[in-house]
Amino acid sequence: MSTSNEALRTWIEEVAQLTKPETIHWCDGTDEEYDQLIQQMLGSGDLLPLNEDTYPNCYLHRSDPTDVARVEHLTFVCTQQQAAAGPNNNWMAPQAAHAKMDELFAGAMEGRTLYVIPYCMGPIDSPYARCGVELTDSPYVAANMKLMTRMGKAALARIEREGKFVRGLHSTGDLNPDRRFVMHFPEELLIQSFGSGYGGNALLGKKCHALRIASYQAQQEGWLAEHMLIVEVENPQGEKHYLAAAFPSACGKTNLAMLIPPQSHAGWKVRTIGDDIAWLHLDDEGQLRAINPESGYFGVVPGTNQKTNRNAYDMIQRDAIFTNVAVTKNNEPWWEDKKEGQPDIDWKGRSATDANGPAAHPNSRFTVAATQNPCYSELAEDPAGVPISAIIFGGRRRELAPLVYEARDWAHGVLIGASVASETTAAATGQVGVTRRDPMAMKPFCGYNFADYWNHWLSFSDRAGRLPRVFHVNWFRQNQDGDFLWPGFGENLRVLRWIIDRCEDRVDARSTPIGYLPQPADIDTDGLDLDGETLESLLSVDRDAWQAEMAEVEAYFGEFEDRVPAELKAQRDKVVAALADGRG
Ligand code: GTP
Ligand code: SPV
Ligand code: MN
Repeated sequence: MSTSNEALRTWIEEVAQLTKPETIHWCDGTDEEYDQLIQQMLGSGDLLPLNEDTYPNCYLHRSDPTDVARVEHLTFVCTQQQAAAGPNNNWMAPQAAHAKMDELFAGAMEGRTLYVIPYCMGPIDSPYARCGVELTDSPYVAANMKLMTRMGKAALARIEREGKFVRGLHSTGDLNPDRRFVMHFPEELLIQSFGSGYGGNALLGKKCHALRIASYQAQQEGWLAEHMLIVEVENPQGEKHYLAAAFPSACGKTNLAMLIPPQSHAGWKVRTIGDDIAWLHLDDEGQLRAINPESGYFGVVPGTNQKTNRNAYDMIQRDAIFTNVAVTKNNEPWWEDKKEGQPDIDWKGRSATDANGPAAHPNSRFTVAATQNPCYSELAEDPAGVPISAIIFGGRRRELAPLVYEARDWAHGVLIGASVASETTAAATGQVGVTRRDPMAMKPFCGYNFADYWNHWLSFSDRAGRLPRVFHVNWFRQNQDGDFLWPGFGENLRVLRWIIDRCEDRVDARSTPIGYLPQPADIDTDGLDLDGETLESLLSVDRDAWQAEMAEVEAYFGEFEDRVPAELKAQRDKVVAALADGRG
């Protein structure tokens, strides 16, 4: 295979001259090619077979133990002006970054195969979709890209038709954490990643392209690239709503996107459009529409069981790649809270009985094609995307944030999004459980200055017809003993119902200083083991705590100095004033 696109040809030649691969393989995206990649990795030990009877075509990849998560401290946005990247990003001057990366990539693929991976983010015929090409020396990346993106011939044909694509160069290098960098050059539509084989650092179509580079393009072109799930909720009367929700990494997007209605909610149907990334565009009528740029899931394994997420549990019983899980004596994959079997060998390949700590890595992941999801929506293939009724922000907050509340209007919604904070998780290297600001769940993923990004969000009120309503949820409130106050998972549908009823103006709300909260009676708790007092506390606003919170938000905005939009500050001042005089 080759290409008629000269820019692509020249770039591949330059990369080959620099990295010196033994051979070049053009990925065509066929199932046969996927099988060959798997066989080759079984031969090299990159993959281990799992129980072929109970987990057909499932494989285990054990990564280097130092390479198990995104590395935010080694991720850079390299714009000409540092201010363009903003205090929310690590920055390096493009020239310096290029020099550093050229040195790392020199000869890096000697004796290895260079895979050329043309991919399309979004339905191949969608005007909202965008293409890229990843060059990598990792067959694991090639196989994962086949599951996660529309990869191969059709994508290449679109690239040749359009001429424009994002370039991504990746090598696993020697996995030395001191020689590991994930560099973005938004002005060149270029990504260079060295020294990691882990998902977000190596599958360049995902966070690097579909969020960091795409968010930069989206600002210039008037759309949004967001860390959001997209879910369809249909009530027993057949009324459908599409919701987009932004929660930080490992805070429940995959779970909400494939929610199974509880028994108390017979007749309700939930279908997944996407579980991690949404691209949002205004259509000709001024309606916000969303596509999922991905075609597969790279999901958190621990915690997945028949009760919490039956759909995910079922879809990873076949044709899946597991990364860093444990295995049982039967050679089945095992993880914490699987509620089935016992671990024999831990994620590092040691006896599980000797290990202290979890047997599966807390950030162990599955990769599967989206079509394996029992509640996959065909609308994920619709080039026009789906119309969004509500945008939901959320985070992992032991305290403070109520179960659900609604913004007064779009601009207040932007403040709520910009103020999101959440406890850190194992999805990124570093301390877990530390509360940090994670605006719109995009702290690790916004490819430009957050102040400009908030401004861009605000600009939609002038350009849209009817904008979605904006909400904030928190499934993670805990009591003194560390137990969750809200049952979560399937029961979250009860909160989605209130959100949809608000969108349809079918239910009143209580006005508070932070926004509209449900009357406790309007959250259906039938059949739940949840007393009135707990529900009250889930739906309360602690004025002192919120005053402290808003002071923190002010300090955070201060990092962005004069660039913070005046409208955002005005929205914050309104909440502060309402808290001060107890007004609703
Ligand atoms: P990324 O793929 O990292 O972007 O994460 P995600 O937002 O898709 O998170 P995911 O749905 O995989 O959930 C991460 C963890 O949160 C899992 O261990 C889940 O079991 C847990 N979780 C998800 N939803 C809920 C919930 O409603 N309540 C509680 N208590 N835990 C939840
Ligand atoms: C996340 O960390 O938000 C993920 C996994 O979805 S990764 O692909 O590594 O970014
Ligand atoms: Mn994510």
